[in-house]
Amino acid sequence: MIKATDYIELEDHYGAHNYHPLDVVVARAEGAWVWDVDGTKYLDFLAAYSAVNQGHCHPRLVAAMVRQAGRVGLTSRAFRNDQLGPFCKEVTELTGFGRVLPMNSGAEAVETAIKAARKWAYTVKGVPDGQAEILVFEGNFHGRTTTIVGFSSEADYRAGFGPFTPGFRLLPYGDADAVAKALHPNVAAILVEPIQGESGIVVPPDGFLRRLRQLADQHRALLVVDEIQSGLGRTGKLFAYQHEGVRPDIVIIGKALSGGMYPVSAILADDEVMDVFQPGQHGSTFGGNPLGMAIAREALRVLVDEGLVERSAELGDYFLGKLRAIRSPHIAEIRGRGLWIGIQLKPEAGGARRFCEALQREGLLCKETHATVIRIAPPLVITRDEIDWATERIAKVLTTL
Ligand code: IF1
Repeated sequence: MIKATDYIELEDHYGAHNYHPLDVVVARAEGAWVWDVDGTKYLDFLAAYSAVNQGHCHPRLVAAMVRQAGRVGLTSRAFRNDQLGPFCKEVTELTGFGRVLPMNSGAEAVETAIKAARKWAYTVKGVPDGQAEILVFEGNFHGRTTTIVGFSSEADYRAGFGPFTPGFRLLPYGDADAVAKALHPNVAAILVEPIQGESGIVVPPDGFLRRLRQLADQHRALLVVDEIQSGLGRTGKLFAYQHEGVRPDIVIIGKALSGGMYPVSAILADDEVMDVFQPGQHGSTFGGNPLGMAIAREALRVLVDEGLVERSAELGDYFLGKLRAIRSPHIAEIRGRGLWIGIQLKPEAGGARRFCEALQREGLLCKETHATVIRIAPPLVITRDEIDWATERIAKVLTTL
């Protein structure tokens, strides 16, 4: 019987070393819990970076996947299939946008949004060809393609991968005045995470998105929001941008769109933007495939049927209150929205990794981000009791380490 260390050895010996994961070898998962190969169970406080909002192996998602897998998995978009049309109707009605373009990974959907914004600038706004600029923000995370890392402010994500795609301008996150100064007639779009995930669950000043909406309107630029991690209930609203009552021109979704069971991403927009794509001008082999669409349809139904958005709001407030009651010399700030919380540690706390390793020993799986933030993002199916159970252990680690 091979042990956890054997699995780790296999991965390290034969796999690329592009991650530094916690040494937990997961073998099974259900709801908010995962079990490692030794049968030890953990409460999952990462939810695969907010892809598993509906909970691991949700029976309705497994059933939808198995059912569709036995019918047809992939046709390519050379033909039509009986899942795509219903998905398009259901997701546009749920989100209030006119059209959807399905892709696979989040980065692919971000690239799709970039292409749509640029083509809209040239063909609708009248920006001279090849001169469109997109405003982005320090601390952004939008994926790992060379175009996207080209406008990352994180050296680790960029080093050694150049040359990069031109046409992006980095601005301080949360600073609407900087955006006002940077806008000019060739700006196609502002690309923003309503709350920055990788940066450490950074909530911008209240009114930031409303200002961006105003500035985008004044300068006829598109407001493009990346809701791949913040969306689909994570922050206590269907989308994080709804906390500010704005309506973007393009919304990018992924991760929980399939409940983490299959790569499904998409962009949502109205006709004026979406019509820049004419037949044959964009696509992908798996984009809109019947298996992914069947799973995504069920994932959205589960989100609504189980009231996961409302649950995230209610339990998120509850959880934030309990965490803020912890008295620990290590805590600099606790911030978040809904069931998306970041515990920012003081520099002298010695980094978040060791706290995550201590939490693992207590049966909690959290992941640090940017060395000083303990990221908390459980599946939205987590119960109040499980939150109480977790808070005890988080308090213990933060007060004894
Ligand atoms: C990794 C974190 C990293 C995202 C937002 C687009 C994408 C992501 C807001 C791209 C993906 C994942 C990628 C994964 C770890 C995780 C992540 F931000 F969630 F913490 F890396 F920074 N927009 N985020 O969060 O979606 O192409 O991955 O499907 O790369 O290690 P993707």
